[in-house]
Amino acid sequence: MTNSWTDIKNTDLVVIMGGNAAEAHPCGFKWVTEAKANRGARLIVVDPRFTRSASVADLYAPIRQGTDIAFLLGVINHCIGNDKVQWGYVKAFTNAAYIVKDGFAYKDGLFTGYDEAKRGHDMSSWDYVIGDDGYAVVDDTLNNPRCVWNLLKEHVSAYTPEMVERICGTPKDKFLKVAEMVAECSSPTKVMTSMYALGWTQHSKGSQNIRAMAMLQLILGNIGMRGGGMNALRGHSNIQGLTDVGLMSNLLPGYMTLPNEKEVDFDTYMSTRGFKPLRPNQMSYWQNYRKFFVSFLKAMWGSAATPENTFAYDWLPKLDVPGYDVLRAFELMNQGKMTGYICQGFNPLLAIPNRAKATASLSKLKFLVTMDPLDTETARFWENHGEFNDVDSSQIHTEVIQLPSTCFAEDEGSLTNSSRWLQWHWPGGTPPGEAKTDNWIMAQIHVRLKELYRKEGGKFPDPIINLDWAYADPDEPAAEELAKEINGRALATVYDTADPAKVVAEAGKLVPSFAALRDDGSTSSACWIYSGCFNENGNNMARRDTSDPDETGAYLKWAFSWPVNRRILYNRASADLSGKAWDPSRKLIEWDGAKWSGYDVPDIAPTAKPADVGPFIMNPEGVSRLFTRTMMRDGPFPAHYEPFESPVANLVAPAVRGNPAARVFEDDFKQFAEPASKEFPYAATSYRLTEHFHYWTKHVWVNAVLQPEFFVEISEELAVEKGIAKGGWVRVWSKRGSVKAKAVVTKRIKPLICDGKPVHVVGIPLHWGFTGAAKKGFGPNSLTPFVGDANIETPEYKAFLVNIEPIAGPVA
Ligand SMILES: Nc1nc2c(c(=O)[nH]1)N[C@H]1C(S)=C(S)[C@@H](COP(=O)(O)OP(=O)(O)OC[C@H]3O[C@@H](n4cnc5c(=O)[nH]c(N)nc54)[C@H](O)[C@@H]3O)O[C@H]1N2
Ligand SMILES: Nc1nc2c(c(=O)[nH]1)N[C@H]1C(S)=C(S)[C@@H](COP(=O)(O)OP(=O)(O)OC[C@H]3O[C@@H](n4cnc5c(=O)[nH]c(N)nc54)[C@H](O)[C@@H]3O)O[C@H]1N2
Ligand SMILES: [Mo]
Repeated sequence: MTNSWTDIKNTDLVVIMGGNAAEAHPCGFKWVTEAKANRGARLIVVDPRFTRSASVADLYAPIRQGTDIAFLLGVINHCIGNDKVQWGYVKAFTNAAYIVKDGFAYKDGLFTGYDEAKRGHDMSSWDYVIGDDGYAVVDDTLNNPRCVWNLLKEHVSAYTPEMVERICGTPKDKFLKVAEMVAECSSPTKVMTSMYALGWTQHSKGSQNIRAMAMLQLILGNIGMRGGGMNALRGHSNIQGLTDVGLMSNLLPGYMTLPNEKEVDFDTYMSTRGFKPLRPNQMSYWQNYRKFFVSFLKAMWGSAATPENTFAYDWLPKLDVPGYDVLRAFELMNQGKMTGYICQGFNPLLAIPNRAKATASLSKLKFLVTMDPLDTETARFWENHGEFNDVDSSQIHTEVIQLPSTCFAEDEGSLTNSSRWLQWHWPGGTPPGEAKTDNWIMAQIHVRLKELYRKEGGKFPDPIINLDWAYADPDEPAAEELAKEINGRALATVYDTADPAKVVAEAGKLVPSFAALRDDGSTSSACWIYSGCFNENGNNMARRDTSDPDETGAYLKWAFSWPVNRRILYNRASADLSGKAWDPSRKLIEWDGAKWSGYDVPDIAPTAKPADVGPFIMNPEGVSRLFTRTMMRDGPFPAHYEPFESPVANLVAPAVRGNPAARVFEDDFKQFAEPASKEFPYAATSYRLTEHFHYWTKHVWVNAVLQPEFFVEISEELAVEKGIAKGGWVRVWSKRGSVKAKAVVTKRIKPLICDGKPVHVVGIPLHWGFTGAAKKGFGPNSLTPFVGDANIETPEYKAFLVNIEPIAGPVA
């Protein structure tokens, strides 16, 4: 989230699109209720299904899954056409005025530089014109036809309300009503918040769904504002923490990136990081990259990381491919190229797409290790459970090692929520049986491997033998010790760069924040953005002070919000070029003639003059991006592409199937239904229910009773068409597999009319498998396609094609 859960109470308009917060985030949803009750905020829900969120909305608009970009570009087109733009914000704080290189174009659904064989682009033209002074060329009048604003205007012009209706199946009047309500928020004193989750991410163009809304929010001037922002509703309690501390295969902690094979040494690696400012006087915060990176290397390898060995840069793994996401891992397994797999708190047999491929892949492993408090389907993938897991155990030779672990509630540590708040928690119970903490298990693997390497040598023992492991109990590092390591330490006394007599951190002490980190090896910090979470003031994550003296929703003394306890990112953008709040009733930080101060930790140097330094300091141009330059693999603007399995052809660019840069492996292509397939005519999607949490709660009697049995949801119209009875049994199948379920025939799903033809939606909830207390069932992933988003490789779980027929039940 750019903002926080508690900040949602400050909004005028909530748009839940690409999520179902009332159901999947029921506790957080109370801040929507608060905004509605206390300030008359309105709620719009855009979803293929009339959800529990929709049931309390002021306006619900249906949409065909996988078409949100067309919808959102349609709203942008509406705002531009009706002059519903917050011009002061757009001109000062976005790259609208920046001139784009002549070579860049978008034609027939493709951006310049597309190479079909590589499923990627030569992106060299996707950038600004840079002047002789080294700064980007701008035209503040916005007259230049090559400025971002004019290119955007042209790009979105195809998405008229009629086109939106044809693509999305959203009736034109409903779409226009949404567009009008949203457009009102272009006023500096009206703010909208975007709440989204998997309805946007789980698509082959998931990242661009989010881009499209972020662009809309910039045009409305809603980023950096109280009650505004782009608010990703994260899933598992610490999934925000997972990305923050670098658990994505291509990331290092704090959103630094793992080197690739071409970055053979430290200097080559650094040459493409730490960007020079692209406009005069601008602060470009990544210029501090070297400090954060060296401090990270010091946290990894301690005294073995020295200036002489460029802080052990060579010991970092170097990527040979863009990343090892779960789709690639299972593809490699399936090809027999990955033969061991450690599965910690993960149930991929049920969670990843194309279960047949998941089973085949796991069956080819030599060994599989699971660390889990529960008996998961993945650990039992080799066991025959009739039609629920129809495998021939005698043909599977994978050795499975189950390590029982504690669950988070039995363990101490911190969890980072969607608000970027690091919240400390304490064990709520004693683990049963042989369960051990994850820390203990991982420490054992490390300590024992290290010993083996010490004794036996090996191909490349250095990174493991030298890994700093200076914990009081090497067999089970304590959570507090790890938190301090993440925060960072001064290894020698650190002095202020501007005032060398002033001590910033004494040798041996915890650093106050990442501003104290240095690039000469005198500091360590395992995750720079978390620095400040546990410093000499104590464990700031354990703070539980609920005071909010100005009722801004900031709660500055509750837990610790990264970075540096800041609650709203880009909060400098809440004030205009003179430093005055756009909306006097929503003051966040203001310029008093000498410095920035107010209700939040300023997201700008406190003495940076308002007209000099742009608010978006993580970009070297200091402004936000309506045109993303080369940041996104599938284009600097979002464009409508159909899902890989779609009931209709792409109306904007008929020749293009799916996102041209999406991640697909060759063999999986063959397993997609044809566009507008007769064999698989129905548009399926998958989702969660409040009563269950993934595959955990089916192990609990109470939840198993609340939602006992796997079902699929269909409209009354489809039920009549196919002769399916309410509560009757059906078979649902895709090109990849088949499931059986009870049919819930509902008014919540209606056929959508897309390009004049009805599209039937089939809804499939997640939560069933073959272990646990609930009735055995299938999830949706026997059916889902093995294709990932172009930028982040999230599988396309939310849009695929199926067929359905009534059958005699029940299943075994
Ligand atoms: N009770 C409960 N809560 C949970 C979870 C749980 O298992 N149970 N899981 C947690 C996790 S890990 C996560 S990631 C979050 C997920 O939170 P959400 O994303 O809110 O959950 P989903 O139910 O998967 O999907 C949300 C909605 O997206 C809609 N949708 C599908 N495709 C599209 C589309 O193309 N466009 C639009 N506009 N909408 C679409 C679906 O109809 C569905 O209503 O929930 C978390 N919260
Ligand atoms: N079709 C379809 N597929 C989906 C989705 C969808 O919407 N549609 N959603 C996707 C999403 S968003 C997600 S997040 C995934 C979820 O997929 P998974 O993460 O594989 O599913 P979970 O059941 O949450 O599995 C987590 C496991 O962690 C264990 N666990 C809990 N606490 C601890 C602990 O402290 N330590 C350890 N070691 N283990 C612990 C639990 O017992 C559980 O078995 O599914 C994805 N798959
Ligand atoms: Mo998730």
